Amino acid sequence: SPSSPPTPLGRRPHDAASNRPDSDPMKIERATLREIPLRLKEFFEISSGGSQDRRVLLLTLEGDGLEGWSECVASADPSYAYETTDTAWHVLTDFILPGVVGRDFSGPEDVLAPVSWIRGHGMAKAAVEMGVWDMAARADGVSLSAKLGGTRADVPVGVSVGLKSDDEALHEQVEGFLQDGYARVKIKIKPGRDVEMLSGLRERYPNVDFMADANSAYTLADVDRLKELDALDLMMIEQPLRYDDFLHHARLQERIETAVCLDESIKSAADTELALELGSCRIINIKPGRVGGLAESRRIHDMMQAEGLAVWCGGMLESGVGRAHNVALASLPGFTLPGDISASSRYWEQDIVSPEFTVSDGTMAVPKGVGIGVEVDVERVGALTTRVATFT
Ligand code: OSB
Ligand code: MG
Repeated sequence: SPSSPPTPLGRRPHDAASNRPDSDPMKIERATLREIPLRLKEFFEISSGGSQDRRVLLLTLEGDGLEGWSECVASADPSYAYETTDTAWHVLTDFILPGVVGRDFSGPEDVLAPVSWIRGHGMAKAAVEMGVWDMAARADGVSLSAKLGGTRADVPVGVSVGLKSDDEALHEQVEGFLQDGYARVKIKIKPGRDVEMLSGLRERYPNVDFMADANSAYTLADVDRLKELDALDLMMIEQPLRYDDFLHHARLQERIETAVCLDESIKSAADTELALELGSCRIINIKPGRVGGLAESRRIHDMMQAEGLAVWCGGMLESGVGRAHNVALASLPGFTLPGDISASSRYWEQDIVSPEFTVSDGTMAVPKGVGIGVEVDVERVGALTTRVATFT
Protein backbone atom coordinates (compact mmCIF):
# COMPACT_ATOMS: atom_id res chain seq x y z
CA SER A 1 0.00 0.00 0.00
CA PRO A 2 1.50 3.38 -0.97
CA SER A 3 0.62 4.94 2.37
CA SER A 4 2.40 2.44 4.59
CA PRO A 5 5.59 1.11 3.05
CA PRO A 6 7.99 -0.84 5.26
CA THR A 7 10.86 1.20 6.60
CA PRO A 8 13.97 -0.52 5.26
CA LEU A 9 16.36 -1.82 7.88
CA GLY A 10 19.55 0.12 8.37
CA ARG A 11 18.02 3.57 7.91
CA ARG A 12 18.67 5.69 10.92
CA PRO A 13 15.91 7.96 12.06
CA HIS A 14 16.81 11.60 11.80
CA ASP A 15 15.30 15.02 12.22
CA ALA A 16 12.27 15.05 9.97
CA ALA A 17 12.52 18.80 9.43
CA SER A 18 16.20 18.66 8.55
CA ASN A 19 17.34 20.81 5.65
CA ARG A 20 20.30 18.53 5.09
CA PRO A 21 20.09 15.78 2.54
CA ASP A 22 19.72 12.28 3.92
CA SER A 23 23.03 10.63 4.59
CA ASP A 24 21.94 7.17 3.47
CA PRO A 25 22.12 6.94 -0.30
CA MET A 26 18.88 6.58 -2.25
CA LYS A 27 18.28 5.20 -5.70
CA ILE A 28 15.44 5.31 -8.20
CA GLU A 29 15.33 1.75 -9.51
CA ARG A 30 12.28 2.27 -11.67
CA ALA A 31 10.42 5.32 -12.92
CA THR A 32 7.04 5.19 -14.64
CA LEU A 33 5.65 8.25 -16.40
CA ARG A 34 1.99 8.17 -17.37
CA GLU A 35 -0.37 10.56 -19.08
CA ILE A 36 -4.02 10.58 -18.10
CA PRO A 37 -6.79 12.85 -19.33
CA LEU A 38 -8.85 14.51 -16.59
CA ARG A 39 -11.80 16.74 -17.43
CA LEU A 40 -12.42 19.75 -15.20
CA LYS A 41 -16.04 20.25 -14.14
CA GLU A 42 -16.04 23.46 -16.13
CA PHE A 43 -13.87 25.42 -18.52
CA PHE A 44 -11.34 27.51 -16.59
CA GLU A 45 -10.56 30.75 -18.40
CA ILE A 46 -7.69 33.15 -17.67
CA SER A 47 -6.50 36.20 -19.62
CA SER A 48 -3.75 34.19 -21.31
CA GLY A 49 -5.82 31.13 -22.23
CA GLY A 50 -7.88 28.44 -20.59
CA SER A 51 -8.62 24.75 -20.38
CA GLN A 52 -11.13 22.12 -19.47
CA ASP A 53 -9.44 18.92 -20.58
CA ARG A 54 -6.30 18.54 -18.55
CA ARG A 55 -3.53 16.25 -19.77
CA VAL A 56 -2.07 15.15 -16.46
CA LEU A 57 1.40 13.62 -16.22
CA LEU A 58 1.89 11.34 -13.22
CA LEU A 59 5.29 10.02 -12.20
CA THR A 60 5.83 6.97 -10.01
CA LEU A 61 9.30 6.33 -8.64
CA GLU A 62 10.36 3.07 -7.02
CA GLY A 63 13.53 2.20 -5.14
CA ASP A 64 14.74 0.67 -1.86
CA GLY A 65 11.28 -0.88 -1.45
CA LEU A 66 9.73 2.59 -1.45
CA GLU A 67 7.44 4.44 -3.81
CA GLY A 68 7.16 8.12 -4.64
CA TRP A 69 4.36 9.88 -6.50
CA SER A 70 4.31 13.24 -8.20
CA GLU A 71 2.51 15.23 -10.88
CA CYS A 72 4.03 17.41 -13.59
CA VAL A 73 2.05 20.67 -13.70
CA ALA A 74 2.75 21.64 -17.31
CA SER A 75 -0.38 22.61 -19.24
CA ALA A 76 -1.37 21.34 -22.67
CA ASP A 77 -0.45 24.66 -24.32
CA PRO A 78 2.33 27.21 -23.66
CA SER A 79 0.05 30.12 -22.64
CA TYR A 80 1.05 30.21 -18.97
CA ALA A 81 4.64 29.00 -19.34
CA TYR A 82 6.74 27.75 -22.23
CA GLU A 83 6.59 24.19 -20.94
CA THR A 84 3.74 21.97 -22.15
CA THR A 85 2.63 18.42 -21.47
CA ASP A 86 4.52 17.37 -24.58
CA THR A 87 7.77 19.26 -23.86
CA ALA A 88 7.73 17.85 -20.33
CA TRP A 89 7.19 14.34 -21.70
CA HIS A 90 10.05 14.85 -24.16
CA VAL A 91 12.51 16.31 -21.65
CA LEU A 92 11.60 13.77 -18.95
CA THR A 93 11.82 10.71 -21.18
CA ASP A 94 14.76 11.74 -23.40
CA PHE A 95 16.97 13.46 -20.84
CA ILE A 96 15.95 13.67 -17.17
CA LEU A 97 14.81 10.14 -16.36
CA PRO A 98 17.64 8.42 -18.30
CA GLY A 99 20.03 10.70 -16.38
CA VAL A 100 18.82 9.95 -12.87
CA VAL A 101 17.37 6.41 -12.83
CA GLY A 102 19.82 3.87 -11.38
CA ARG A 103 22.16 6.47 -9.87
CA ASP A 104 22.89 6.94 -6.17
CA PHE A 105 21.98 10.27 -4.64
CA SER A 106 21.67 11.47 -1.07
CA GLY A 107 18.17 12.99 -1.20
CA PRO A 108 15.76 15.35 -2.96
CA GLU A 109 18.33 18.16 -2.88
CA ASP A 110 20.78 16.38 -5.17
CA VAL A 111 18.76 13.91 -7.24
CA LEU A 112 18.84 16.34 -10.18
CA ALA A 113 22.61 16.94 -10.02
CA PRO A 114 23.34 14.66 -13.02
CA VAL A 115 20.92 16.68 -15.16
CA SER A 116 21.88 20.16 -13.95
CA TRP A 117 23.21 20.79 -17.48
CA ILE A 118 19.60 20.95 -18.72
CA ARG A 119 18.53 24.57 -18.99
CA GLY A 120 15.05 25.50 -17.86
CA HIS A 121 12.24 22.93 -17.97
CA GLY A 122 11.63 23.40 -14.25
CA MET A 123 8.20 21.73 -14.38
CA ALA A 124 9.70 18.57 -15.86
CA LYS A 125 12.54 18.62 -13.32
CA ALA A 126 10.20 19.35 -10.42
CA ALA A 127 8.22 16.18 -11.13
CA VAL A 128 11.28 14.06 -10.34
CA GLU A 129 12.36 16.12 -7.36
CA MET A 130 8.88 16.06 -5.82
CA GLY A 131 8.54 12.31 -6.31
CA VAL A 132 11.84 11.90 -4.46
CA TRP A 133 10.54 14.05 -1.59
CA ASP A 134 7.63 11.63 -1.26
CA MET A 135 10.06 8.67 -1.28
CA ALA A 136 12.32 10.35 1.27
CA ALA A 137 9.41 11.10 3.61
CA ARG A 138 8.28 7.47 3.35
CA ALA A 139 11.83 6.31 4.03
CA ASP A 140 11.71 8.27 7.28
CA GLY A 141 8.18 7.09 8.04
CA VAL A 142 6.93 10.69 8.26
CA SER A 143 4.46 12.84 6.36
CA LEU A 144 5.74 14.97 3.50
CA SER A 145 4.69 17.99 5.55
CA ALA A 146 6.89 16.91 8.47
CA LYS A 147 9.76 16.05 6.13
CA LEU A 148 9.62 19.59 4.66
CA GLY A 149 9.49 21.24 8.09
CA GLY A 150 5.78 22.01 8.05
CA THR A 151 4.31 23.33 11.27
CA ARG A 152 0.58 23.50 10.55
CA ALA A 153 -2.02 20.73 10.81
CA ASP A 154 -4.36 22.61 8.50
CA VAL A 155 -3.81 25.42 6.04
CA PRO A 156 -5.95 28.38 5.02
CA VAL A 157 -7.27 27.93 1.50
CA GLY A 158 -8.92 30.09 -1.11
CA VAL A 159 -10.39 29.51 -4.52
CA SER A 160 -9.47 30.87 -7.95
CA VAL A 161 -12.42 31.95 -10.10
CA GLY A 162 -11.94 31.97 -13.88
CA LEU A 163 -13.05 34.78 -16.19
CA LYS A 164 -16.80 34.91 -16.75
CA SER A 165 -18.44 36.76 -19.61
CA ASP A 166 -20.96 38.52 -17.36
CA ASP A 167 -21.27 39.67 -13.76
CA GLU A 168 -24.31 37.54 -13.08
CA ALA A 169 -22.45 34.31 -13.78
CA LEU A 170 -19.49 35.59 -11.75
CA HIS A 171 -21.59 36.56 -8.72
CA GLU A 172 -23.36 33.23 -8.78
CA GLN A 173 -20.08 31.32 -8.73
CA VAL A 174 -18.54 33.54 -6.04
CA GLU A 175 -21.66 33.10 -3.89
CA GLY A 176 -21.34 29.32 -4.18
CA PHE A 177 -17.68 29.35 -3.17
CA LEU A 178 -18.42 31.60 -0.19
CA GLN A 179 -21.09 29.10 0.89
CA ASP A 180 -18.39 26.42 0.60
CA GLY A 181 -16.39 28.41 3.16
CA TYR A 182 -13.28 29.47 1.22
CA ALA A 183 -11.07 31.92 3.14
CA ARG A 184 -10.53 34.21 0.14
CA VAL A 185 -11.61 34.47 -3.45
CA LYS A 186 -9.24 35.19 -6.33
CA ILE A 187 -10.83 36.76 -9.37
CA LYS A 188 -9.25 36.53 -12.80
CA ILE A 189 -9.18 39.88 -14.58
CA LYS A 190 -8.26 41.34 -17.96
CA PRO A 191 -8.84 44.71 -19.67
CA GLY A 192 -12.61 45.14 -19.97
CA ARG A 193 -13.26 42.78 -17.06
CA ASP A 194 -11.52 44.57 -14.21
CA VAL A 195 -12.38 47.67 -12.17
CA GLU A 196 -16.15 47.76 -12.76
CA MET A 197 -16.47 44.02 -12.30
CA LEU A 198 -14.47 44.06 -9.05
CA SER A 199 -16.35 47.15 -7.79
CA GLY A 200 -19.59 45.23 -8.22
CA LEU A 201 -18.25 42.36 -6.16
CA ARG A 202 -16.88 44.67 -3.47
CA GLU A 203 -20.24 46.42 -3.23
CA ARG A 204 -22.07 43.14 -2.80
CA TYR A 205 -19.47 41.63 -0.42
CA PRO A 206 -17.91 44.46 1.63
CA ASN A 207 -15.99 42.12 3.96
CA VAL A 208 -14.78 39.29 1.77
CA ASP A 209 -11.04 38.87 1.16
CA PHE A 210 -10.73 39.35 -2.59
CA MET A 211 -7.64 39.43 -4.78
CA ALA A 212 -7.18 39.72 -8.53
CA ASP A 213 -4.98 37.78 -10.96
CA ALA A 214 -4.28 39.33 -14.38
CA ASN A 215 -1.95 36.65 -15.81
CA SER A 216 0.08 39.37 -17.53
CA ALA A 217 -2.82 41.12 -19.27
CA TYR A 218 -1.53 44.69 -18.70
CA THR A 219 1.42 46.94 -19.42
CA LEU A 220 2.86 49.81 -17.44
CA ALA A 221 0.86 52.13 -19.70
CA ASP A 222 -2.23 50.86 -17.80
CA VAL A 223 -0.97 52.26 -14.49
CA ASP A 224 -3.91 54.66 -14.07
CA ARG A 225 -6.39 51.85 -14.57
CA LEU A 226 -4.52 49.61 -12.15
CA LYS A 227 -4.35 52.45 -9.61
CA GLU A 228 -8.17 52.45 -9.50
CA LEU A 229 -7.93 49.03 -7.84
CA ASP A 230 -6.48 50.74 -4.74
CA ALA A 231 -9.99 51.82 -3.75
CA LEU A 232 -11.24 48.21 -3.65
CA ASP A 233 -9.18 46.93 -0.71
CA LEU A 234 -7.82 43.88 -2.54
CA MET A 235 -5.31 41.64 -0.76
CA MET A 236 -3.07 41.89 -3.82
CA ILE A 237 -2.93 41.96 -7.59
CA GLU A 238 -1.15 38.96 -9.06
CA GLN A 239 1.10 39.18 -12.13
CA PRO A 240 -0.39 42.29 -13.74
CA LEU A 241 2.46 42.75 -16.24
CA ARG A 242 4.58 40.58 -18.54
CA TYR A 243 5.37 37.01 -17.55
CA ASP A 244 9.11 37.70 -17.64
CA ASP A 245 9.14 41.26 -16.32
CA PHE A 246 10.79 42.56 -13.14
CA LEU A 247 11.56 46.22 -13.82
CA HIS A 248 8.09 47.38 -14.80
CA HIS A 249 6.52 45.49 -11.89
CA ALA A 250 8.87 47.48 -9.61
CA ARG A 251 7.79 50.74 -11.27
CA LEU A 252 4.16 49.75 -10.92
CA GLN A 253 4.52 48.74 -7.25
CA GLU A 254 5.98 52.21 -6.56
CA ARG A 255 2.86 53.81 -7.97
CA ILE A 256 0.04 51.70 -6.56
CA GLU A 257 -0.88 50.86 -2.98
CA THR A 258 -2.27 47.40 -3.69
CA ALA A 259 0.43 44.79 -3.09
CA VAL A 260 1.87 43.28 -6.26
CA CYS A 261 2.21 39.48 -6.14
CA LEU A 262 4.38 37.69 -8.69
CA ASP A 263 3.48 34.30 -10.15
CA GLU A 264 4.75 33.68 -13.73
CA SER A 265 7.89 35.83 -13.25
CA ILE A 266 9.33 33.84 -10.36
CA LYS A 267 10.95 30.63 -11.52
CA SER A 268 13.76 30.38 -8.95
CA ALA A 269 15.28 31.70 -5.75
CA ALA A 270 17.53 33.85 -7.99
CA ASP A 271 14.43 35.47 -9.51
CA THR A 272 13.20 36.11 -5.96
CA GLU A 273 16.46 37.85 -5.12
CA LEU A 274 16.06 40.06 -8.18
CA ALA A 275 12.43 40.87 -7.34
CA LEU A 276 13.35 41.74 -3.76
CA GLU A 277 16.29 43.90 -4.85
CA LEU A 278 14.16 45.83 -7.35
CA GLY A 279 10.98 45.93 -5.25
CA SER A 280 9.00 44.16 -7.97
CA CYS A 281 6.51 42.65 -5.52
CA ARG A 282 5.54 42.35 -1.87
CA ILE A 283 4.09 38.85 -2.12
CA ILE A 284 5.00 35.70 -4.04
CA ASN A 285 2.73 32.91 -5.22
CA ILE A 286 4.92 29.80 -4.93
CA LYS A 287 4.07 26.88 -7.19
CA PRO A 288 6.58 24.09 -6.69
CA GLY A 289 6.30 22.99 -10.33
CA ARG A 290 7.02 26.49 -11.62
CA VAL A 291 10.16 26.92 -9.50
CA GLY A 292 11.69 23.51 -10.15
CA GLY A 293 10.61 21.70 -7.00
CA LEU A 294 9.97 21.72 -3.27
CA ALA A 295 13.53 22.52 -2.18
CA GLU A 296 13.55 25.66 -4.34
CA SER A 297 10.06 26.50 -3.04
CA ARG A 298 11.38 26.30 0.50
CA ARG A 299 14.35 28.52 -0.35
CA ILE A 300 11.98 31.16 -1.74
CA HIS A 301 9.81 30.81 1.37
CA ASP A 302 12.87 31.31 3.59
CA MET A 303 14.07 34.38 1.65
CA MET A 304 10.65 36.02 1.84
CA GLN A 305 10.27 35.13 5.51
CA ALA A 306 13.64 36.75 6.23
CA GLU A 307 12.29 39.96 4.65
CA GLY A 308 9.06 39.75 6.62
CA LEU A 309 7.09 39.18 3.41
CA ALA A 310 4.25 36.74 2.87
CA VAL A 311 4.02 33.84 0.47
CA TRP A 312 1.21 31.51 -0.46
CA CYS A 313 0.94 28.32 -2.45
CA GLY A 314 -0.54 28.61 -5.92
CA GLY A 315 -2.14 25.89 -7.98
CA MET A 316 -2.10 24.55 -11.53
CA LEU A 317 -5.45 22.75 -11.50
CA GLU A 318 -3.73 19.67 -10.13
CA SER A 319 -5.15 16.24 -9.46
CA GLY A 320 -5.00 14.98 -5.88
CA VAL A 321 -1.36 13.95 -6.35
CA GLY A 322 -0.09 17.47 -7.07
CA ARG A 323 -2.53 18.86 -4.51
CA ALA A 324 -1.01 16.66 -1.78
CA HIS A 325 2.42 18.16 -2.49
CA ASN A 326 0.98 21.69 -2.46
CA VAL A 327 -0.80 21.20 0.88
CA ALA A 328 2.38 19.81 2.45
CA LEU A 329 4.36 22.82 1.21
CA ALA A 330 1.70 25.22 2.45
CA SER A 331 2.10 23.82 5.98
CA LEU A 332 5.44 25.68 6.29
CA PRO A 333 5.23 28.63 8.69
CA GLY A 334 5.72 31.44 6.15
CA PHE A 335 2.72 30.41 4.05
CA THR A 336 0.50 32.84 5.92
CA LEU A 337 -1.90 33.71 3.11
CA PRO A 338 -4.61 31.33 1.83
CA GLY A 339 -3.43 29.19 -1.09
CA ASP A 340 -5.06 28.28 -4.40
CA ILE A 341 -5.53 24.83 -2.93
CA SER A 342 -9.19 24.07 -3.28
CA ALA A 343 -11.23 20.96 -2.61
CA SER A 344 -11.02 18.04 -5.06
CA SER A 345 -14.70 18.63 -5.82
CA ARG A 346 -13.98 22.19 -7.03
CA TYR A 347 -12.13 20.61 -9.97
CA TRP A 348 -13.22 17.01 -10.55
CA GLU A 349 -16.27 14.78 -10.52
CA GLN A 350 -13.93 12.23 -9.00
CA ASP A 351 -10.33 12.76 -7.89
CA ILE A 352 -7.66 10.08 -8.36
CA VAL A 353 -6.73 9.98 -4.67
CA SER A 354 -8.50 8.97 -1.52
CA PRO A 355 -9.46 10.45 0.70
CA GLU A 356 -10.33 13.41 -1.53
CA PHE A 357 -9.29 16.88 -0.37
CA THR A 358 -12.04 18.84 1.34
CA VAL A 359 -12.44 22.34 2.73
CA SER A 360 -14.13 23.34 5.92
CA ASP A 361 -14.17 26.74 7.58
CA GLY A 362 -11.67 28.05 5.05
CA THR A 363 -9.04 25.44 5.83
CA MET A 364 -7.81 22.15 4.45
CA ALA A 365 -6.35 19.41 6.63
CA VAL A 366 -2.72 18.51 5.92
CA PRO A 367 -2.53 14.73 5.42
CA LYS A 368 -0.90 13.08 8.43
CA GLY A 369 -0.08 9.76 6.76
CA VAL A 370 3.39 8.84 5.59
CA GLY A 371 4.64 10.58 2.41
CA ILE A 372 1.97 12.48 0.48
CA GLY A 373 -0.51 10.85 2.84
CA VAL A 374 -3.21 10.01 0.32
CA GLU A 375 -3.76 6.77 -1.60
CA VAL A 376 -3.60 6.95 -5.39
CA ASP A 377 -6.35 5.02 -7.15
CA VAL A 378 -3.85 3.02 -9.22
CA GLU A 379 -6.53 0.94 -10.88
CA ARG A 380 -8.34 3.99 -12.22
CA VAL A 381 -5.05 5.64 -13.20
CA GLY A 382 -4.13 2.47 -15.09
CA ALA A 383 -7.47 2.43 -16.87
CA LEU A 384 -7.17 6.11 -17.83
CA THR A 385 -3.56 5.95 -19.02
CA THR A 386 -3.10 7.05 -22.64
CA ARG A 387 0.68 6.61 -22.76
CA VAL A 388 3.32 5.24 -20.47
CA ALA A 389 7.12 5.21 -20.39
CA THR A 390 9.14 3.09 -17.97
CA PHE A 391 12.80 3.43 -17.03
CA THR A 392 14.83 0.87 -15.10
O1 OSB B 1 -2.35 32.03 -12.63
O2 OSB B 1 -2.55 31.00 -10.80
C1 OSB B 1 -2.69 31.03 -12.02
C2 OSB B 1 -4.48 27.85 -13.14
C3 OSB B 1 -3.73 27.53 -14.25
C4 OSB B 1 -2.70 28.35 -14.64
C5 OSB B 1 -2.41 29.50 -13.92
C6 OSB B 1 -3.15 29.83 -12.79
C7 OSB B 1 -4.22 29.00 -12.41
C8 OSB B 1 -5.11 29.30 -11.31
C9 OSB B 1 -5.87 28.13 -10.71
O3 OSB B 1 -5.33 30.41 -10.90
C10 OSB B 1 -5.34 27.72 -9.39
C11 OSB B 1 -5.91 26.38 -8.95
O4 OSB B 1 -7.02 26.37 -8.41
O5 OSB B 1 -5.23 25.36 -9.14
MG1 MG C 1 -1.48 33.39 -11.25
